Amino acid sequence: MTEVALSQISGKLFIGGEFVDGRGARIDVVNPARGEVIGQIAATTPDEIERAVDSARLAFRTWSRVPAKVRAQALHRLGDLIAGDAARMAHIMTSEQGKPLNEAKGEILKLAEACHFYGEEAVRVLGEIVPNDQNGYQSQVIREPIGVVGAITPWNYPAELVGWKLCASVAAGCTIIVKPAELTPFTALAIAEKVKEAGIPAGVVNVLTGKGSIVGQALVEHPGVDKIAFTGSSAVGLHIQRSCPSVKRLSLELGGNCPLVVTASADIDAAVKGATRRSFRNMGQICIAINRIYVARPLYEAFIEKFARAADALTIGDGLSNPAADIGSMASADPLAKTREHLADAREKGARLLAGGKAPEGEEFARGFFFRPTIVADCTHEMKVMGEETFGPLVGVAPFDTLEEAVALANDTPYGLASYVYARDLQEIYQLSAELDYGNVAINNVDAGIMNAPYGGRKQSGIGYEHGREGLLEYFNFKHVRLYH
Ligand code: TAP
Repeated sequence: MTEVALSQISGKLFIGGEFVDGRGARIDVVNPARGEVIGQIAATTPDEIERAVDSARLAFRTWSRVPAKVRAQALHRLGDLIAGDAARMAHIMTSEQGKPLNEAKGEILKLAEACHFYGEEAVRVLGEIVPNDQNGYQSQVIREPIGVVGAITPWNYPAELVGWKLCASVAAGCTIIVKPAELTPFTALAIAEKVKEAGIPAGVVNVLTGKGSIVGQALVEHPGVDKIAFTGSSAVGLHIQRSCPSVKRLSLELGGNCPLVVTASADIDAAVKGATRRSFRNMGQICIAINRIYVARPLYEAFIEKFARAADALTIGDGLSNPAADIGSMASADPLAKTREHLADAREKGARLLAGGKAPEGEEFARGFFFRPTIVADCTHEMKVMGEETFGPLVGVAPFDTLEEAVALANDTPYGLASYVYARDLQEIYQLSAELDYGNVAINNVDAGIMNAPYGGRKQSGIGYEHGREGLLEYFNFKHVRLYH
């Protein structure tokens, strides 16, 4: 199934509503679980970048004036088409990213949900008449689409991270050029197939493949691109912010180093279940993964024992062929190397290894980037696992004595994306939700992001929002019209 699907998009770019053969050098795309080349992408050339920008600029002239209802209908059609093809699209994603098929399918269905959400929101972008300072005047605040958006995305959620930007852009009346991660380009091209099928006009959505440092950077520097919507590491986000040659709208969804606080009043089994899911899902390659856990001392030993058992019980497998797999391969050698490095650092500095710590054994794992879910206890903030984003299946645990200490430890990071709490005491819940310095706080659950609420980070975790009405407003300029009558 995948070979057929990939042969149609391998080496293609999506420009001006057409799949065209890229003229640049070919770059292999590899199934990380098997070490097999599954296809190739074309490194977009400067000429092709110009064509994509021209086509997006031309399309913006009409798309920005199309009635919101028509844009909404297009998004609903796109959502239906994506949901209807979820199994095939999931297959493509698992082939290039490594996560289990059912998880990939869940991501595709969430992308379809995002299409419908933004379809509904598209018709609710209202202006305002605001109070004025003198008689005879009226002040209108109007929202106008920004223009051409350059979207640059990472490999860990190849559908949703492209889709959120694409849907918001289409809903707002912007046009978009997507540069997906080099590791996971085919999911983005498969989305482009659905865009074409949905009848979204030529040039409204374009997809260019190739290296971030060349193709992504060209979009950042291009005067014809009005906004950059970036998700990725804080280092590249900061580089983008610094390297914009002219003032440009930016939204940056960056790295995380997310804490979980388990207080003395917590339901320990619920906390273990939440910690297991949010630390190891997608092999920990999630910006909102739980990286470090602080447990009230009376619960500490019981928590780490149960947590280690739960981690050991997870089934690892080839995402394509093992339907029982809870977790698959990591997406490439780099995050695996970083996981090993952070683990070695923690052990050298005295952490206790409770689970994992090595690759699983067996023929199924011989060629992929597999690693066992790994827990280290008795961690301190001198260890990289507690201070940096690992982006792998490694989590550090430490005890605390007072809630003030837990808050101080949890906030002791340059990041501010998501934080988690398990507690039953209402006083503790209110105090922690007020004092945790994060864009998202999930209490007695680990699902920080829902479509209806703004999702974004503080400090080095970024600027701007996705999801919710706030996410859509990132794609508009406000215009104040002051009328005298
Ligand atoms: P990055 O290395 O930052 O890459 C992200 C994207 O930027 C890729 O498409 C990459 O292209 C491109 N890029 C690289 N250099 C560039 C440059 N000079 N100019 C323009 N674009 C450039 O991140 P990653 O390793 O793919 O993803 C992991 C990171 O993403 C983690 O830090 C994670 O926390 C973060 N993340 C954040 C969120 C949210 S919502 N905050 C969600 C998911 C992931 P290539 O692939 O070709 O290098």
